[in-house]
Amino acid sequence: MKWLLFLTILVGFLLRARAIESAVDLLDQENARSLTPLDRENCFFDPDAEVLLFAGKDRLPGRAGIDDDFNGIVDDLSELGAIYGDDICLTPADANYKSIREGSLPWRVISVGAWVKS
Ligand SMILES: [Ca+2]
Ligand SMILES: [Ca+2]
Repeated sequence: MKWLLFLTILVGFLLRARAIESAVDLLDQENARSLTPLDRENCFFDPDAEVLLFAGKDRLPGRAGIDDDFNGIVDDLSELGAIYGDDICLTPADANYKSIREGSLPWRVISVGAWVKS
């Protein structure tokens, strides 16, 4: 019976590893972030760096066309970061941080402190 327990644990481990790998792949595709690990030798932690939350692929706060926060206004700024939405966080280390910040898509600062390039 030990072999059955071992086999069950092994199959469970392999399935979980595959699920985690798939989730990471999905996040990287949706966020359009670099797969390259942070180069810690050429970066430093800036306690004043602003972390942005922006509208995501649908270009609208929260979920497009839905009043996510039930305030009677569809897709208003207060919906940024709504659950099940596609809004994402960006730090200065993200390639599109500056263009999003200077562009017309809805965004707001949600925290400060992030890794930035030297
Ligand atoms: Ca959105
Ligand atoms: Ca709303």
